[in-house]
Amino acid sequence: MRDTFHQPVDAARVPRFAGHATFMRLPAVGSAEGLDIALVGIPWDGGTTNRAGARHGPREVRNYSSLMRSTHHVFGTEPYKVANIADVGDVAVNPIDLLDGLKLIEAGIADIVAKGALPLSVGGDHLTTLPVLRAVARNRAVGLIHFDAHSDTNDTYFGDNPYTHGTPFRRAIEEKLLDPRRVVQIGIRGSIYGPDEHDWAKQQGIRIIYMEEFAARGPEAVMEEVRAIVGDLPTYVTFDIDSIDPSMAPGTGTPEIGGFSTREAQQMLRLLDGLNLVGADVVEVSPPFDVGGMTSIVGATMAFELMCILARQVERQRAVSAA
Ligand SMILES: [Mn+2]
Repeated sequence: MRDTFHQPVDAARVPRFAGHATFMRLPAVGSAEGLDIALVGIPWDGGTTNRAGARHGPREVRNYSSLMRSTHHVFGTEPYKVANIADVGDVAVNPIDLLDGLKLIEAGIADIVAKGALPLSVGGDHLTTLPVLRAVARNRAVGLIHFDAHSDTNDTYFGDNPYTHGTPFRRAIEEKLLDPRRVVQIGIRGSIYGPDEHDWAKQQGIRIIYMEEFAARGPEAVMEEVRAIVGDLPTYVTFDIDSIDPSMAPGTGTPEIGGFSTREAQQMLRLLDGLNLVGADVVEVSPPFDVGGMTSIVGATMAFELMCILARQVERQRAVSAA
């Protein structure tokens, strides 16, 4: 079976700046059929309330993902040997119709889920995670590990509009896609609309780990608690690039100073190993606000870290079913 797994273009034969830009230089395939993990772009920022541009994220993250090599240097994992992974392209989107955009994204991810692959998507703004959750949590609520500067649990914007990138996790809880007692948000910080902005989230049972608490306790203690909160039940991981400090990832719509270092984020993502994940995403990379690609490479690297965690899960599950 391993002989048939897709492999990235060999950088010793074709230099990294040459050829088609696909995620991790993997083959571009027409569907998720036969895949364990589907890398997919969601080029849509129809939920953005201020600085738009995350619609351009997938293309630039593909470009910078050409720098990723074949092996995770901490785990020793070779993801392309233990899991069948490919780039399934971008989901269809509608940039001028929000509700149709949400429907199209859900359909694209649902197709991946129906074929038995784990979706690892690159956005797109954070509203894209709502239709992704509608697809992966269609049959039962899931837990959520949410790295972000913002809680994204506000109610409405600009009147009574319920769908923006500041509201996806409120909608997901209302739609029973998430079990709020198994939702944990890490890195929340910055000025807020009022002292009660996070009250609704806390009343639902969401655990908010503000950046100040993270700084006091450190990645290991925080992730130990995160793992205990989600347990071994199905859990989704969403990584907003604005959780990273804007000195390291300025290319995003809603930057907040005082964020994670890239190294802290990598450390936390590695501590997801062993959980029961149903998919993951990296969102809010906005190339028009980027500087020399420095944010796109952070997005590509976080996607690589998440891909390795998912590949290790595939490897474990395959070993169990072979036993
Ligand atoms: Mn967000």
